[in-house]
Amino acid sequence: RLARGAAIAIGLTAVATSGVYADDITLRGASMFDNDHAFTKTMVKFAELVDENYDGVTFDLRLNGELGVESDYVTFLQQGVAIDYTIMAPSNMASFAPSIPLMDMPFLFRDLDHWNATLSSDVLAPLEAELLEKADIKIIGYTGGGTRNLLSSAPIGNLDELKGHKMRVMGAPIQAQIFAALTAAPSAIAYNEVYNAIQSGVIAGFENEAASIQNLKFYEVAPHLTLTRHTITVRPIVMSGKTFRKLPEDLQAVVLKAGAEAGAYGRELESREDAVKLQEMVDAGQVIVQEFEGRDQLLGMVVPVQDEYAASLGATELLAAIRAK
Ligand code: X1X
Repeated sequence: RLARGAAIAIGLTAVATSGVYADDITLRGASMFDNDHAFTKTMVKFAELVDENYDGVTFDLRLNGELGVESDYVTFLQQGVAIDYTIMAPSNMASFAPSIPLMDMPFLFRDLDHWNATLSSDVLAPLEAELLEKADIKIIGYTGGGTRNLLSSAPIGNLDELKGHKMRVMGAPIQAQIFAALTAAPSAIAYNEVYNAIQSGVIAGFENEAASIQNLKFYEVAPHLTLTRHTITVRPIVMSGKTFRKLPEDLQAVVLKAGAEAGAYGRELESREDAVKLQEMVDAGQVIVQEFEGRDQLLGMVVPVQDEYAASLGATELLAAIRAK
């Protein structure tokens, strides 16, 4: 174990005694889910790995959306308040770093092998650099591995049924652009408003991965799941740059190693559990699954949108490098 660094206060949870910060470092994390979700398990793993290698760090992980949703977390991290680390969809960080959603745009990865090859390389480094520079958010690892499909209150089985389909997408403009290119009617809605928005008929569905559909019981209002398999999730484990810089150097190294290892653990876990969770929901009669007829057509419809987005960011070569992985 490494020796504890100098006395330091991190986040809001550091305890002041007689005007001097207590010796312990507290890092506060946030999860939108309960203990069963792969994101929570990955953050617990991260804490364990840090703890095995460094004395004196306390982890304060808040679950079940107690601290809001990812669109809140991104502001907290950028400002260096309320939370120190979390797991976050790149498309929920677009307002601070417009290029970051390139790494989780729909139809980016051909399959799990392509996704794995991309995440085991350093091809995403330019996007990480922009996120740190513009949002002061540091990526310390990558988890994810869920496959996102459509979930809707009525069946959506082909392009005719997708036409004009009112669906929620994440906040990044590229998400709406891609689903609009598929002739749906997308709108950006906060994640914690999706359930009510479907229930009240404001939207007819959204898109998500099995782990989160099951954890937050979205099937109660949207039981029809269409296998569009449009995204394999990339979910950075992120830390506020303001927090990271305050850590002693030896702890920074431990955090980076633990982030990478927890990410690998989380990717294996969520990709392995994805089909299992889907089947559990089918067996429980919670979702009715169907294939999307003519799924192969969709790629051709979105590639020009992806190309235009990358060109607007000056990231044409980067997109080509990801596609070539
Ligand atoms: O769609 C969302 O906003 C969320 O969907 C899942 O719960 C996760 O992928 C999460 O990171 C977020 O993107």
